[in-house]
This record gives sequence, structure tokens and C-alpha cells, in this order.
Amino acid sequence: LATDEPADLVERARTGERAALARLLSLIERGGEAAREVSRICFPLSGTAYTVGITGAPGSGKSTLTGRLIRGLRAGGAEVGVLAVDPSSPFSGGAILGDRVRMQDHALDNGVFIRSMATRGHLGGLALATPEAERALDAAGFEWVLVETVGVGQVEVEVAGATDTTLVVVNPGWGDAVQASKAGLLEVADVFVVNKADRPGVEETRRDLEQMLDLSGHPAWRAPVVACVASTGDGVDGVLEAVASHREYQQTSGQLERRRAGRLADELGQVVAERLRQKALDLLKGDALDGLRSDVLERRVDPWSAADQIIRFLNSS
Ligand SMILES: Nc1nc2c(ncn2[C@@H]2O[C@H](COP(=O)(O)OP(=O)(O)O)[C@@H](O)[C@H]2O)c(=O)[nH]1
Ligand SMILES: [Mg+2]
Repeated sequence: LATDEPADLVERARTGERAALARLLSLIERGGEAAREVSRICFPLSGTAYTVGITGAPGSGKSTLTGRLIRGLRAGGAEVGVLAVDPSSPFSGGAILGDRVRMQDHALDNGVFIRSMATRGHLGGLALATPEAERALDAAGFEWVLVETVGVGQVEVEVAGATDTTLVVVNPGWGDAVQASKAGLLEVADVFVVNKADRPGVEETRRDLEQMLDLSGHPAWRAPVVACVASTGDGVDGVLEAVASHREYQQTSGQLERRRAGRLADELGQVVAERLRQKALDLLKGDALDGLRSDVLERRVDPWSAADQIIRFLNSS
């Protein structure tokens, strides 16, 4: 009997029932008690999938490239889960339609699961919902989880960077590399992909990126710059090889474990901060602190001292 219980949904998702997995992701998006239950069950079942972020400016070819990566990974027999994270467009929104069309090759392949995500009610928004969604795909048995996010805005860049390997997609032409750098993408890139290499300016863009990398010192891993034409598939093998080298480097150096541990520690910090923030806001919305609020408004108590009192109140409640 099909139920909507998180435990039951997880069990069914793990036997390959995609509708159950879709339902799990909806629960995560919506947040609240059910999302926490999903999270609690999926956490110990996850930790084996390899996650790849694909980010860059709108229109740079992220979805087209993602479709090609899916194809390449499927050719090796692996199951691939994809999250298209788009804060600006809800699940049925127009912007996602293009992604669906480009990825429709895979619509009938049960080894591929593509889902666009909006955050709706999730506490902490995108930054906290995405790793939970990744873990649901991981728990459902996908060996690869691809996360496409638009590389505009701090949270989106953070989400894209919170993967095992992050691809930053730029296009040929003057200034694209500089734009990527301004958006904070240089810091999160493990591999640069110069997509639309059928257009002029590939070498200039490559040179710009290499120069920026020169300026950023001598890290243990220097992001390679790989050119491709996602629309035809030319050069996509090189992108997959770069992902494989980065994975290999991280596994042999211990960096993968450190990076994952760092991400979990960050996530824990964010969850705690978010929950405390929510508690404090709820408290301030009520009338329990009316007196204290007047004290601040009438300048009898300064905000920092008032905050001390509020924190004491939160601790004792
Ligand atoms: N000329 C050319 N066009 C491409 C290439 N890759 C993608 N496109 C086109 O660029 C547009 C935006 O692609 P899309 O994958 O939706 O970009 P996204 O917004 O980054 O996901 C679409 O019209 C694609 O067909 C490429 O390698 N060369
Ligand atoms: Mg897209």
C-alpha cells in the first residue's frame, strides 16, 4: 500500500520507484516536520554519491552541457540524478521548460532522474535544502548527482561550490572570464569549461582565465581550462576527463574527505544559526518582549544589552 510516510517513500525510492523519490524531493522543498524526517532517514544512507556542480551565467550552456554529461556518464553505466536549482522559477515555471526540452533525451531512461528545485518554505532556503535533496538522490542509489545552478548571487554560487567537483562554465569573448571572477566563481571552480567553443575568442578567454589563476597563487589543484561545444558534444569527453582527474586527485590526496567534512561542518553551523534566528524572530513577533522593546525604543536599553536579555530568555524557554 502506497503511503506518504517519509520512511515508506525512502524505502520505495531505494527500490527505484521514481515517483516516490519525486515525492521526497517535494517534501524537502516544502520544509517543516516532514522534511526533517526525510533528512533524518536519508542522512545515514548517503555518502556514496559523487556530486558535481555546474554553474555559470544564464545562457552559458549549463543545461546543454549537463545533458551531455548525463549521456557520457550513462555510457559508463552509472545512474545519474540531476538537480536544476533555480530560485527564480518555481517547479512548473517557464525557465525550466527549456531545461526539460534539452534534457528530454533522458526522459525514458530510468537510470536518469532530473528534477528542478525551488525552495518554497524550506528554512534556510536554497543553501540548506540543496544538500538535503542531494542526499535524497544519494540515498536512492545514484552514483552521480549533478547540480546545475545559475552562477549569479552569493547563495547560488555557494550552492554550486558545495559539491565534490565544481564546473564553472564561461563562453568565449572579451570579458566573460572577468564577469565570472566578479561573480565569485573563480574561488569555487575546480574545472573551467569554455563552452560554445564554436565561436571566436576561445584562446583569449583561456588566456584570461590562466592569468587570473596565476594571480591566485599556487594551490595544490589548479583548475584546468577545458573547451567544448555542448550543443554538438565536441570536447565533452575532455570535460568528463577533467572531472575524473579532479576526483582522482581528491581521493588520493585525502582532499575529498576533508572537503566533505568541511561542508558538513558548515551545514551544521548554518542549521543551528537558522534555527536560532527563527526562534528569536518568533519571540520578537509575540508580545512577551513588549516591555523590552519599549525600553529600546525609548533608549533606556541599548540593542546589545536587550539582545543579551533575549538570549537569556531563549535559553530558559
Ligand atoms: N553555439 C553554441 N550554442 C550553444 C552551445 N551550448 C549551448 N548553446 C545554446 O545556448 C543557449 C543556452 O543554453 P542553455 O543550456 O539553456 O544555457 P543555461 O542557461 O546556462 O542552462 C541555447 O540556445 C543552447 O542551444 C554551444 O556549445 N555552442
Ligand atoms: Mg539552464
